[in-house]
Amino acid sequence: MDNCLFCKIVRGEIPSSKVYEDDTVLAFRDIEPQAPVHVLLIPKEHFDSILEVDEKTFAHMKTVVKKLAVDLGIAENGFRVVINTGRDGQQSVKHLHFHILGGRSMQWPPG
Ligand code: DGP
Repeated sequence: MDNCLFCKIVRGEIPSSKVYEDDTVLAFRDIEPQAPVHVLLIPKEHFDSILEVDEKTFAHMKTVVKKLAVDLGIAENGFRVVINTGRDGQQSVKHLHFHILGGRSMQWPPG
């Protein structure tokens, strides 16, 4: 996807603060962090949203969430995973991404 922001990050055309990478996924710090730890986990292949991603890639992302939570030191106290989807979900970047948020207690529902 030529004009997709996160595809550009995958290709290295836009710099990012990378925290994890493998053949399937990339994780990097959100540019507008909403918590002390705020990492975006994306598949390298372009999927518009959770509605399009295949089960194998999604399952791998779940495995990487656990690894990141441990490595980032937020597994013990807990964290939040957010997948904004579509217009009402206020998804601004149309490339599937998990927000992984932790490092403080977060109220629910969010403001
Ligand atoms: P969402 O609203 O769920 O589509 O979240 C998109 C997130 O992407 C938002 O929290 C800000 C983040 N973001 C937007 N542009 C960039 C960028 O160029 N670099 C990084 N690291 N994050 C970005």
